Amino acid sequence: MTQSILHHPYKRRTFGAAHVLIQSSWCHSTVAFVQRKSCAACAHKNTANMAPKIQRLPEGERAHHLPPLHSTQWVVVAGRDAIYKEFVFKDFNQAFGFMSRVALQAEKMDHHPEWFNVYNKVQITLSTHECGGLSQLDITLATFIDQISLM
Ligand code: HBI
Repeated sequence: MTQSILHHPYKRRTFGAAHVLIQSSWCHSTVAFVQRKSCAACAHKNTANMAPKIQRLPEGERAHHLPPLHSTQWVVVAGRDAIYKEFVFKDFNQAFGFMSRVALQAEKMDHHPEWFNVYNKVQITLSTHECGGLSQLDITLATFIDQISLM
């Protein structure tokens, strides 16, 4: 039995190009697709329609992408494959505006920062939980964060 996206409880979520794949999927759960996991509802491992598993950055890619981020004060966290940076703004309003812009981008990317805010300070750690270390998603998000922090 095929299941139309129109009858799906998560139909109001959109996933860009992924949406097309989901429409022809036999799996109950679009969430399973987005989370790159098997479907909890039908226990069907939907490998054909699952996004490829995100990989840790290979050594050559790290050597290419990390130096530019070090030059903007991102540091590699001691004892963990993650990067960290502290941002200081004029006041809470500026800090929270920045966080809102990061949050919208994080949702778009389905990739979320670990962060801590007090008044005008925002401390951000980026790492990819799925692969247990730095991936291209962290590089992309860090680069975006740097750009909007200067706006
Ligand atoms: N954010 N930093 C980070 N790392 C992840 O692996 C991750 C995420 N946000 C959402 C996400 N994974 C989803 O794919 C689900 O696993 C929740």
